[in-house]
Amino acid sequence: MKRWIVSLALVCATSVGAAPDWVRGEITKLNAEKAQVTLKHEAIKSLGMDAMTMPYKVRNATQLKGFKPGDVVRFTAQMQGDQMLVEQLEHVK
Ligand SMILES: [Cu+2]
Repeated sequence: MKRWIVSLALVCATSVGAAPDWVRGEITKLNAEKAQVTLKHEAIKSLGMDAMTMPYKVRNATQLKGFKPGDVVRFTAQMQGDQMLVEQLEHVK
């Protein structure tokens, strides 16, 4: 019983409580009209995702202002329905 409670607490911490990981990547494509950005990214442990290149939706197209293909960035992402949504996107020096 005690063990069951501990594992339940862990699941809750990873799905709700924990801040999302910042992931490094590079923009390979950008479509502001569709609010979509394609990112070549490193592995995302919290989402169980390997390093890959894939398209993401952003919550708001204005988040893509000032970005272009080739930019090195860091971002946070989470599952929204059946697709990945980029929450935050920043340039990396
Ligand atoms: Cu991916």
